[in-house]
Parts: sequence; C-alpha cells; structure tokens
Amino acid sequence: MVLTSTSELDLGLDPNKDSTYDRTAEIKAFDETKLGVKGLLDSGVTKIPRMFHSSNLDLTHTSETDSNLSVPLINLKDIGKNSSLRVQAVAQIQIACKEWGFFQVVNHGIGVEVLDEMICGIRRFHEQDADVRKTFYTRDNNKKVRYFSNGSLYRDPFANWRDTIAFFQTPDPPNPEEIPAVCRDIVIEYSKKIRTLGHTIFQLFSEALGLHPSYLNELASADGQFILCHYYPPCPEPELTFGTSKHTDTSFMTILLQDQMGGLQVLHENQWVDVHPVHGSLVVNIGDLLQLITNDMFISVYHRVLSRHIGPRISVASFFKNSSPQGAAEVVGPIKELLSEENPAIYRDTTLKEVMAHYFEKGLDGNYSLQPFRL
Ligand SMILES: O=C(O)CCC(=O)C(=O)O
Repeated sequence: MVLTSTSELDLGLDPNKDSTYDRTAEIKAFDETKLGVKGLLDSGVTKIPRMFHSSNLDLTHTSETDSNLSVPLINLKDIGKNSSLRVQAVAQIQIACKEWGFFQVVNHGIGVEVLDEMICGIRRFHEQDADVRKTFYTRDNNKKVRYFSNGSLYRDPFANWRDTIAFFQTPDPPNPEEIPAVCRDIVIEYSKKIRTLGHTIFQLFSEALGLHPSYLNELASADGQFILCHYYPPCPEPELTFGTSKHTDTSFMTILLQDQMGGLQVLHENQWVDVHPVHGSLVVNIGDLLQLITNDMFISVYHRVLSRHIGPRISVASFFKNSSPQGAAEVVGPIKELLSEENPAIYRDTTLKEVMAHYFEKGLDGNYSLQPFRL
C-alpha cells in the first residue's frame, strides 16, 4: 500500500545516485542560513531547490480530490448545560472518529478574536526582521521554544515548503521571556485555552468510547502538550513539493487552527478531501496513540498540506501527548475495558517512548507508523 524505500530506488528516484548532486551539502547550507523557507523566498528564488522536490515520490495514493465529501462539522454549543445536545455531539464525534479520524468543531468556547490574534501573532514572528528571527533558530531538543524548518530535515527523503516555531509546554511551559515578544501574550493565552478545550474533547472521546468521562484525562501519557506554529510561504513551483507531506500524527489528539488559505487535505476512502477553512472553527484529529489504545475504534488518518503559489498560509497544531520522561515511560496498550472475545487486542503493549522513537526514526516517509506494534 505504501511506497517503500526499495520502490523509490526501483523507480530511479534516489537522489544519492546522481553523482553531481550533493544533497547533504544543500540541506546543511539551507539549515545554516537559520532563516528557513521564508529566507529562501526573501532571497528571490524563482525555482525551488532540489532538496524540496517531492511530487514524484507520492505515488501511493491518487491525488484526485472529491469535492462532494466533507469533513464532519460538529457544534459544541451548550454541551455543558444541555444533556441532549451533549448526547448528540458525542454520537457525532463517535462516528467522525471511527470513519474520518478528523472533524471540525464550532462553538468550542475559544473566542474568534483569540484565534485570529494567534494567527496574526505567528505571522508577526515569521515576518519579523530576519536578524531577530534567526536568533530563535535551533534543533536543540532541550529548548522549549524552537524555530526551525522541517523537524526531520536530515532524515526525510525530501524537505517540505514550510517553517515552524514550536512551543513545548510539558512538563513545564517555557518562561514568558523565552517566547518571542511579537507573539508572547497570545501564545500564552492560546495555549491555556487549547489545553482546557483538549480536556473537554478528551471527556467527549471517553464518553464516545463508553468509558468514564475522566478516563482519557487521567492517562499520564496523554497529559501533555506541544504546539507547532507553521508558516507556509507562497511557493514558486508548488507542483514539485508539499507544504507538509503525507503523515499521521503520533499524538493522542491534535487540535489545529488554520487560517483561511486552505490546502490541508485528509485521506478518506482513498481520496484526498479538502478540509475547508471555517472561520472560528478548530480542526480535531485522532493521533496514532489514540488509535492504538482504542484498538482501532478511532482511526488516525493520513493528511497533508499542498503548497501553493499563494500565501503565506498559517496554521497552529497543538499535539496532546506527554513526552516528558514520566509520560514517555508509561505503558500504552489497548484499553482493557474495550476488549472482548469479539474484539481482541490487535496491538501489543508498548510505551510512548517506543512509539515516538519509531516515528522519528522513520521521519515523514509516508509509511504507516503503528505497523511494528500490531500483534
Ligand atoms: O498545517 C496544517 O494544516 C497541518 C499541520 C500538520 O499536519 C502537522 O503539524 O502535523
């Protein structure tokens, strides 16, 4: 089903086979600018460097999109006050998590002005003076605030047309002074609000699974958050690369804020479906860890972001998982209460550390992340 490195070689697409091309040197030179894809564009490139060429490699699924399909949109209005509205929302979430692994929520309790200001704050960061921006550029995993382009740049078969600033909130959030001044206040406010919303959605997920409402919120391995704030500059040759290549998330859940540009697609029934921006909404998706512990009752699905001539596009992905040493060491496996003779465990018990190690080792190669954990 998926493209393996063997088939890439069979197709003659292995860049290392071209003796005139030094991919490692190209990547290193790019990384050393500390200015990301935005810096490339500012330098006036009209052709994208070869390290970003990727379109040939995505042969695994049709690139057809089906405009008749749309990701479920779920209204959370008054679910805390009105039990029949809550039951209705839980039923819709259950179907969305089983069939799509993705849905959008409206009336989720976070004001549209907070969402808009978060998008503006992240744009201010990426568009501020290059000399200030580059001081945040790092691949040091000990830093709680990191600006970089392509998290697994040195491992992925091709780079994506995207830059990111990341905020790691677990086990402790960064000190306010570590957060860039141009977006400090809104990043702090948004992070708190998304954490609260995350707890509400975990409650709804627990109810949708027939578990006690607090079940998922009590898992130490799910009790953590980090935020990736992406900036997708306009791309001079969008047909040659991706904004974000096809992948699943390794988290339990991701809550995504996107601006109005579009470009996010989800793979549903082997077709790429656009996740149309709805102003004021948030996109929620199931990550690999939730698929694993629900024994496939909820699914973690492939998604990607197209690159475009137009831009920039800004998005903010908040991932729920606890990667601190304590959370990472916790055993994760199919929830016993969900198993039966008819529904035996299809995954072995593992740890978040092991799942993450496999995910980061393979990089954004398009291969399915949970395979090694299947019984
Ligand atoms: O930018 C987006 O819309 C999606 C980002 C994403 O998939 C990710 O950060 O894993």
